Amino acid sequence: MSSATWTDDTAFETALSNAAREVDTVMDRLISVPPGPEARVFEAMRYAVLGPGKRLRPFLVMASARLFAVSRRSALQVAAAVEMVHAYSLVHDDLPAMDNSDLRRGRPTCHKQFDDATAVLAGDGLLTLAFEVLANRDTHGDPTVRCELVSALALAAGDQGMVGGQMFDLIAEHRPDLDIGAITRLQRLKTGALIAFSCEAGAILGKAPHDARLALRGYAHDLGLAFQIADDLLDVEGTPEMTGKPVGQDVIAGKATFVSILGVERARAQARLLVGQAVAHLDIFDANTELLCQTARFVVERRA
Ligand code: GRG
Repeated sequence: MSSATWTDDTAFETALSNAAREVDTVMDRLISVPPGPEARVFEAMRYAVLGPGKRLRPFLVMASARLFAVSRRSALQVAAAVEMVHAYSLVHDDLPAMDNSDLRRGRPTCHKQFDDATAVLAGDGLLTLAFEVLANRDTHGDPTVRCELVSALALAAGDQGMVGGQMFDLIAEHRPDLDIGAITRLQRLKTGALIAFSCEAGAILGKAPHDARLALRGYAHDLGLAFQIADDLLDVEGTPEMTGKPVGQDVIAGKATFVSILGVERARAQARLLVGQAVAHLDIFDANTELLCQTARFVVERRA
């Protein structure tokens, strides 16, 4: 385990909610509703991105940026961009053509609140706006850094990352025989890639050396898998009141998951092992790793 100190849970939760508030303020500013008929898509974008949620990916951006003394303003811009991509993925994932979900973050899904076509456009709008934000001078003074952020987010969100993972997941619904290696690859693409971008973003903004980036990539890899195992556990053990979304979906669909393959107890043990491994990757840093250490623990102990 890393030598980093662990502050108490209350301090961590306060840091998480403070960062969420700050990033929401930035997103609120970035998405204002114009007059005219197009207002509806802006309202749907705001509904999707400003609704309740943990803002875990923005927090990872802020926590990794802290390692390299990156300005809060730069980190918040990237944090907002990554949350927009995350919110777009949830909106599209909930559509009738994909998961066909009515409930997300304890509220009607975007297509239920608006309509299918508006939800498709809201997702498209959020994805596009994320890149506009990264390319903006406010994000970083150095255009090379901005270009690297754009490229890294495109890789994480696109066909070699989240989109590829989502395709794999849709196909996996008909493949209950998938083994642990296949499930690990699926989740690395579907949820891990965006989590990895969030962790590496601080290093990109801070022009950090290669070994620092590698360490963050290792941390993110283990964290992403632990996050997914926790999500699979919540699908089995949680309630819609706790998670704000339907539960038991994987079992109903007969999908292969970490929990269906390993069982509840081994899956939980594996998640805790991954947290230890994630934290160990941070040993190369001299200071400021507490938030990342605590995030790893939070990810497996969370109840939502
Ligand atoms: C549609 C291209 C496209 C991709 C969708 C990420 C994803 C791919 C779908 C989400 C479906 C899902 C429930 C995945 C499990 C892991 C996950 C991303 C959970 C939701 O993230 P949280 O727990 O949610 O961070 P909040 O609401 O707190 O932001």
